[in-house]
Amino acid sequence: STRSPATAAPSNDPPEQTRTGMSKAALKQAYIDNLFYIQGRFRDVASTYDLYMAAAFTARDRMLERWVESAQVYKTSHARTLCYLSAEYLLGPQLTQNLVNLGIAKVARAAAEELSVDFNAILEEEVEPGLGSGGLGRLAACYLDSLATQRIPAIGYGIRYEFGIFDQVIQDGWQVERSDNWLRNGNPWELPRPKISFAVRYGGHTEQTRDQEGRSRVRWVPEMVIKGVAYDTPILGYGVRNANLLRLWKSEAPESFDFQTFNVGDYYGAVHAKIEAETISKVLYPNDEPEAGKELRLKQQYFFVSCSMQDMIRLHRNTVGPLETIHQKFVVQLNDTHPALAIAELMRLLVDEQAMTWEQAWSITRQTFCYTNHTLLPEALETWSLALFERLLPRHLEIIYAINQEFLDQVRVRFLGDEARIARMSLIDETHGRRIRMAHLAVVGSRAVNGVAALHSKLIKTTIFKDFHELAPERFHTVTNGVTPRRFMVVSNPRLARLITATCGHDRWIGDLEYLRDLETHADDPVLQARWRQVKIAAKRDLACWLDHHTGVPIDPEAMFDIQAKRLHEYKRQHLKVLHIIRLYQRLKQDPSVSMVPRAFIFGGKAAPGYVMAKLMIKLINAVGEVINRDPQVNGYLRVAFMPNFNVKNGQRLYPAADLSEQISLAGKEASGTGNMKFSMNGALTIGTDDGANIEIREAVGAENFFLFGMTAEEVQRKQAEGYRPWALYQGDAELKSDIDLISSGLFSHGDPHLFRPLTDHLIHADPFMVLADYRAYLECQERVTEAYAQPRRWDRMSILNVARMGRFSSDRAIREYAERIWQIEPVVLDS
Ligand code: GPV
Repeated sequence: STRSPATAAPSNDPPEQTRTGMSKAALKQAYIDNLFYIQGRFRDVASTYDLYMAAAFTARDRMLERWVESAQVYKTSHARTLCYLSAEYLLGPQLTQNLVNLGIAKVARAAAEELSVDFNAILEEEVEPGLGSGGLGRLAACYLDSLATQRIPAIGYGIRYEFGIFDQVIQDGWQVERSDNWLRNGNPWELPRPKISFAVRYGGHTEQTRDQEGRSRVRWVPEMVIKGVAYDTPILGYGVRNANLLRLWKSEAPESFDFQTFNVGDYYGAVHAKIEAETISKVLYPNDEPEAGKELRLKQQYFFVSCSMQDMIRLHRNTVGPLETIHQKFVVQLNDTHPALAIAELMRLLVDEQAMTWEQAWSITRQTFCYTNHTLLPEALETWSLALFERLLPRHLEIIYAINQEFLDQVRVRFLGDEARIARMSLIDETHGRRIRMAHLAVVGSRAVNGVAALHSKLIKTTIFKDFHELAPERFHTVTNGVTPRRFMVVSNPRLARLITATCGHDRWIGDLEYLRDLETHADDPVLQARWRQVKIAAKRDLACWLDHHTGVPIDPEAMFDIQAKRLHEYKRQHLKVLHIIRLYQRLKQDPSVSMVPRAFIFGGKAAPGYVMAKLMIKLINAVGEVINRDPQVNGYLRVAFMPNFNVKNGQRLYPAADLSEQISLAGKEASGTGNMKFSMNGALTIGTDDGANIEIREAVGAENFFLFGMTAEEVQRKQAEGYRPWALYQGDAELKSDIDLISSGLFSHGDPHLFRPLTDHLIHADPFMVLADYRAYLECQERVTEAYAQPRRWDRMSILNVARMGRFSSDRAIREYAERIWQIEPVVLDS
């Protein structure tokens, strides 16, 4: 076989005889070749793991060709480049995604099968990099896909966690966390870059010095130095030759540091320092809101931000040159406040290390950063105790003080003497024991701030950032989130993708989702509707089979699949869904002759390990399920299953199989939601509140094709201002009372009336997310769902129209909006 390197001409796929040919014959040859030269195996003894690795390397070789070509073109054209800074990237399995974007998904499968390789089995072998905990991390992954697809030169910067989000197993109905050792078998998609590494410093103190010209300067004398090493993953676009870079940093001990300690004889001290350094990128924090005051988390944030800013400066030096123009070459997008320290770090690098004046450095910094906010929940806004911050990052604290002083002076002049306003806007919160407000740092240091859905962007301007909006309204933007149709339609639902392509007569919709509109005229076509139903039921059969195997709950694929899958959170109101299930259960128990549309209630989602209430909700779901699933009087109509370990791979099993998508957060609390989009794109109808992107989804698909219920954000605010009394609601609604009482009766806890008391008491006496206030409206809306589902032709039409009108929710559209309105970055088209 040939092992010649890729040909010199980068613009065309090389001829068949090179190692990166795309024909079936070339792929077969490459497959055998990689099995031999990478895994050291021949076909007969290769394990499924070997076969997976060979397939991955076969894909990777073809990706590298586009990647190197993109890097060359980006470099020589001095292309303006986006740096996306995110503490999380929830990528999901890579193999199928990459084959789709290479355009060889079909032929690669055929090639493997001609070698008697069970392709589905090797896909099951793949371990996903779970380097994120929920919507925010998955959004970053969707944006990487769309940045490349929209031909925007971009680098994703983040942390190469050795352990990603924990694996969830369910034991006796409780969540149990297992560590996610995703790297144990190696990661074929990354390239280690040991030569791309930077020192990162912590602790110590600062000193005033003077440079040769006699100007006063600050020297930071750290207590600890570690290094960050780059691990690079290529990210392909779809239908284009562009491939971008995801660069994740791994922490290590610097060699020199080791020797220093070793030379004075402190061997154990040296080993300890090494372990301490390696700890920094060891594990992802599994919360989807910050855990108070975790020092390691702050170390992580500074670690990846420092490496990334140093790398950005290095790249600028290598390609363009004068540092004064760095804001013309790069835009930095902050994915929430987790990387907001980058603002202070860039200032430090420019002022302390590059000897730039403060004024010029601040002008450059202010023009470089943009910030996306992802939450309105006050408890989810990051702050750091000043004492901890000072101990870890003494120089950055000085920089933040200086930024703050300059900023507050401006505010003082604008709003003469309004000291209350100054206190509210300060980067330092003096009311909760002196804390640094990371969101304020992000806003003050950025030229653009955006929310992630229309409602959310409106609310940040009137609540958490009201004062900032009054000061500089022109800096506030909105970009509604989107999701990639490559992964969430083509990869995860190939049957539907084929049907859409056949119906539209083209597959242009994959690269431009607005083309789904071509389905609209067929929405009433009985032939399409029949096929549509077949596709759905096939996906439901697959999921039912998986669930039976993994949970032991048998589900009839003919039942309505009613799914809520997302992180467990009180504001997302999984308990509202449970109350609905209990109501149906009681209705059936009271009148066994009542006829009902059979429903399978399927939940999925992880709880933060320290979030007691969320974990209790998981237990409650499983406990209710246990009783219902065992009760022959009702289990012909109702089933409840909890899918363990909801991650990207398992999500891909859920979205295609859903009839009904549950998006029932309290209005004003879910910044956007993105699962809502994934379900709807796969033909599920949504029952949802007037919240986040639900509002825009409803507008897009048509109010008549969406089940809306509950209070609006305004009504929520009003009710809370008036004084919300859940107790009165509980007393005033006999059914509601009996549903809650059934939980506290012990029916679902083997007679133990105490188990769920924290949950039921909290609902009755506090109910901060107003479950009781929306209970009645939710039940009534569910009645309308049932009615519609009982009319298959009507339901199919609604389902088809949902898909046809979801074009706007492609992450391609979102990225185009960012590029045009916020980043001012042009696409770079590669030849051929
Ligand atoms: I802040 N989100 C998240 O997953 N983790 C976080 O730490 C924060 C926000 C989510 C929001 O809750 C979703 O509404 C939103 O769709 C998603 O971020 C992406 O914007």
